[in-house]
Amino acid sequence: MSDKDLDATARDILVSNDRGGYTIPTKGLYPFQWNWDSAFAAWGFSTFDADRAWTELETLFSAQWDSGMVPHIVFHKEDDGYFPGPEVWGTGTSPATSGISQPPVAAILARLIHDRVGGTDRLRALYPKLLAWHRWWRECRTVHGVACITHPWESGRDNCPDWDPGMANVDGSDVGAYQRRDTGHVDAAMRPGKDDYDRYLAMVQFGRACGWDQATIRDDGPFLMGDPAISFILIRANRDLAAMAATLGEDGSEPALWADEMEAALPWLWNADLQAYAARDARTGRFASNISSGAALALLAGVENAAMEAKLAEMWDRVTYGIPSNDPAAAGFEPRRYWRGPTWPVVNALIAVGLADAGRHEDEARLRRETAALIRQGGFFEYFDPLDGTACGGDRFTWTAAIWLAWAN
Ligand code: 9YW
Repeated sequence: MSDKDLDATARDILVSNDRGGYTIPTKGLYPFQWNWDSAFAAWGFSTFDADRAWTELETLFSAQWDSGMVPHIVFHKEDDGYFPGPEVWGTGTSPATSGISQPPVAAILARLIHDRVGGTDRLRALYPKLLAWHRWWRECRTVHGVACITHPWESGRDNCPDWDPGMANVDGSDVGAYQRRDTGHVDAAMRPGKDDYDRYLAMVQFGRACGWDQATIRDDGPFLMGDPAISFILIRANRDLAAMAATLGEDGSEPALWADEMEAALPWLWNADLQAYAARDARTGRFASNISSGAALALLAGVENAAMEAKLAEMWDRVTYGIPSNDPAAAGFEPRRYWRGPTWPVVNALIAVGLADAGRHEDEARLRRETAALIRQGGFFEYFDPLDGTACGGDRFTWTAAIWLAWAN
């Protein structure tokens, strides 16, 4: 397929995954609106339909909770193709949503969309909502000064080895019987295991039992881990908010301060053994023992560290395509199992935004070339084997199509 044909296919994927104001990640496997997927979808739409790009973000924020949280899934319409659905989450919200959040990339992408297509009025209306969400991260998810997650799904990097220390302390033995749907859509060998799902459900059941009281979940829940990726994303997103504030004539000193404070707290995530930032259990202090793409997102935040750069360069050289979600030299590396090794075009795109800003144009071009090669060879799949480029997971995936249009081609 020529690049022109790929452009047309990518646009067709976005349009056909559109369910009326929001885009599903892919038909079958993920039939609702997912938080960070939508932000990437908006970026993709901005290459050919500016109005639709802003609408995507507006629909996502229409499900924002009064607390400021923007949930990780919005169940706009019923669909029994996904588990756990709204009846399992039991948040009681309208529209029905999950009870946790997802990486706050919306401000970063809203700014890039505004740079590309304008739409200052739409941005102005979104700004206070973005600010409220970031404040929620600060009040409900910041411990030891860094962004923490209360469920691996909140990280967007579900079964990454980053979460193994926290998962080890979650008891999933008593969750009762349930029927997964994901393994009916894609190869089970590429998905998280049953032990993972038992624990994921135990965390959902805890949240539900406390009425989704976010302070209780943070302070007493079964899982709380410092996430380098979300910390870096939030630092960047708060600086983007401050920049937007300047454009809009608002006072951006608050998000600017939040970014500085979180950057100052980053030493808590520094794993001296690894010589890299790493996920860390906020309750036990235990570090994850692997370098992941979460560390590489330091580049998005403009956080520089020569020792870690050297480690990241070694990790990148161990694969052929893109930044792997887990280091191939680590014991638990699995090149096709979701976040335990594969490379994800969306994460590569975020890293590339940071590389471009830092003037590292050769590295940025290499990452783009490698990501584009995966899509040219394998199509618009969810993620890819970083060693041989095998396309994995769901096909006709919204965020891969969006990344192709907005960045990779
Ligand atoms: C799940 C939709 C989502 C992404 C996440 C990814 C996966 C949901 O799919 O999580 O049920 O496992 O890990 O990042 O937003 O594409």
